[in-house]
Amino acid sequence: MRKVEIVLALDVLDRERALSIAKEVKDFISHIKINYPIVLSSGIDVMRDLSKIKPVIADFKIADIPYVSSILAKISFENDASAVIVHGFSGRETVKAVLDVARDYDGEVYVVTELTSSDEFFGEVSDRIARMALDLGCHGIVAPSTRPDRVRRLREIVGDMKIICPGIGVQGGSVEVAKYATHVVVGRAIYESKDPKGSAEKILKDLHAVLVRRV
Ligand code: BMP
Repeated sequence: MRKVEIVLALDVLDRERALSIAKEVKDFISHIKINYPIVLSSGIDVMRDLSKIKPVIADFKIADIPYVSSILAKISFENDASAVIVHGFSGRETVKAVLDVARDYDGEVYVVTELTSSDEFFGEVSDRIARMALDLGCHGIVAPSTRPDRVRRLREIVGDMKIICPGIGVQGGSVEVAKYATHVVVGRAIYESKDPKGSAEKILKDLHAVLVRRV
């Protein structure tokens, strides 16, 4: 049966806390996603340490000119990221530049289509971003679990590509996206829980229940 895996979003500020949560839930997650909060507060070395526990996705949401974007991607891979996230609205040249760097490291590139928190400027644009990601040979797209209908539509566009869906938990996203996603991103619902391991296990069970129901 198809699997849906959890990417742990570790937006905590303290290095030791990050490492301890990651170790606690490691059996229930496939990846750790880091973002600016942990790196700006505890230094980029934390990526290397976390990558010894699970593969790290560097979510710097790269959105710059191709030259600067390629530097950000290189720094991420040099610090043991297995994948980087780039904003699709930055355009084809930026995404291509990031992909070129990723190839040198055997790394992956995931492209944000539209954010969980707002669709003010998206809609048709995110369909085009998904097509571009597919055309360029990116490895996945990021799509909102807060709008499962959009994820369904984006799945039609991208075929077999990975779809990584943030928003489950505190943002109120739906586990129904398990029907279309390969991964869901969960942060606060795990790391702010009194029982991070139990919470991760429960989310995984809820996701699998959706898949079983479907069969
Ligand atoms: P939380 O589960 O605590 O809401 O965290 C969600 C994580 O997913 C954050 O790291 C955020 O940067 C990321 N994310 C998101 O919430 N929505 C998006 O559209 C794209 C994201 O990367």
